[in-house]
Amino acid sequence: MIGPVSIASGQELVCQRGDLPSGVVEGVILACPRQDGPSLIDEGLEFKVRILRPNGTPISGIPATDIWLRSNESICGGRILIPNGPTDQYGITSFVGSLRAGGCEESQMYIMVRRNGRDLILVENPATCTPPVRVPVRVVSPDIDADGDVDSVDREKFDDIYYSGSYHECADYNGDGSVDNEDLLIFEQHMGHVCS
Ligand SMILES: [Ca+2]
Ligand SMILES: [Ca+2]
Repeated sequence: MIGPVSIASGQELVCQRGDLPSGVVEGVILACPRQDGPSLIDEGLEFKVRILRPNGTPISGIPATDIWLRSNESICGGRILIPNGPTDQYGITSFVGSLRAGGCEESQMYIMVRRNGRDLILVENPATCTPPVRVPVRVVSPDIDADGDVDSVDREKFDDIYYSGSYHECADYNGDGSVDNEDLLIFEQHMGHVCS
């Protein structure tokens, strides 16, 4: 399911060791291609990431622009969110902002790190390059078909769910367990938005 993962061969790593050093809060967050949905910190879903060498020592000073969230639904260039600063002396940085994303990812997001010109996926075990460090937050988006815009096609898909009378988590934008007028209003707030 995770595209960039492959098995390390010889001394050449294709993944980066890391983990989530503090307790995580599971949750769902609204994301728009324009990146104008609620922020992780607004929703109480901010989380820290720690980046380590294969031997477990921290890597400090990795620029924020070299760390990003990604999912299999790669829209808007594939960078959903970067952290709020470089890694500190403990190799730790925080994700707090709004997400630039579409679709409805059941497989959730993973974390990418650029090191020495290569894009590496963050994993728990660098010897096997698996499993990817699991991001505890799942995305729902008014860009339901994950093509980088919120347009009439998405509206049709939303309406299909809305008028079906049955629950679908991909259109439950406020995460309250039902698809109703509040979700419709949220959808309409993002109608016409494209990748920022
Ligand atoms: Ca769309
Ligand atoms: Ca709802």
